[in-house]
Amino acid sequence: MSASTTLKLVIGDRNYSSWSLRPWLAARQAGLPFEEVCIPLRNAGSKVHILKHSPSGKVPCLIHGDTVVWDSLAICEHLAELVPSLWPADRRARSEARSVSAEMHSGFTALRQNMGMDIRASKPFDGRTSAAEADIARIVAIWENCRSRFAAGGHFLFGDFSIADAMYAPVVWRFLTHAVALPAASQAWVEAMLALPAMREWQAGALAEAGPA
Ligand SMILES: N[C@@H](CCC(=O)N[C@@H](CS)C(=O)NCC(=O)O)C(=O)O
Repeated sequence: MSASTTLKLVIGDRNYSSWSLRPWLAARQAGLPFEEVCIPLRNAGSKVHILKHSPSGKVPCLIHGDTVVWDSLAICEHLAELVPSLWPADRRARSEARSVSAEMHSGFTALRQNMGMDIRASKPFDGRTSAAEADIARIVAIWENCRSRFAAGGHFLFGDFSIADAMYAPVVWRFLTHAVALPAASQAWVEAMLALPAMREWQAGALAEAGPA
């Protein structure tokens, strides 16, 4: 399957669907054109609608010609087969980028439960349970470690933008909503992420979902 075959990405609401943001951002940053199908998640018919595209009944889901790929990390891996620079070129950096991406994909339950992505909201210090604080501390440790060991003057976790940045992108919005203070290297990474036109585009979409005030 080549990159020129049409890609269709099925996503949920931009305001809430943290899983959707990850492959959406990876595809945008990779310069891969794709058609987008957005299914609002909180409607009575959402599940039926999602199941028309995604065998898991969840978004995101990628349709690439006759290939269907679901689950955010699997979709990111598929995109990296089309654009290998989505992972760092150096093998040691690539292994670490895969590790922190997998850790995000499988962990941080307290953060998800207590500090859900809600881009439009401002909830300073809300949801900061001790388990959520432990997740925050681990995320900050990951960011500081990646930036000090692998960034090599680049703006992102592994220097150039990679899937690791995409996997942590929703945390940028969660930390803004919940006013999480960060050490310098992590704050610089957050600012680099917020400066990406694709992140701005996603945020504008989230604001527009609210409809006119
Ligand atoms: N592990 C999955 C999680 C996907 C997921 O939970 N998606 C949510 C939206 S962010 C969903 O589809 N919820 C609708 C439902 O469960 O009915 C991934 O990485 O893509």
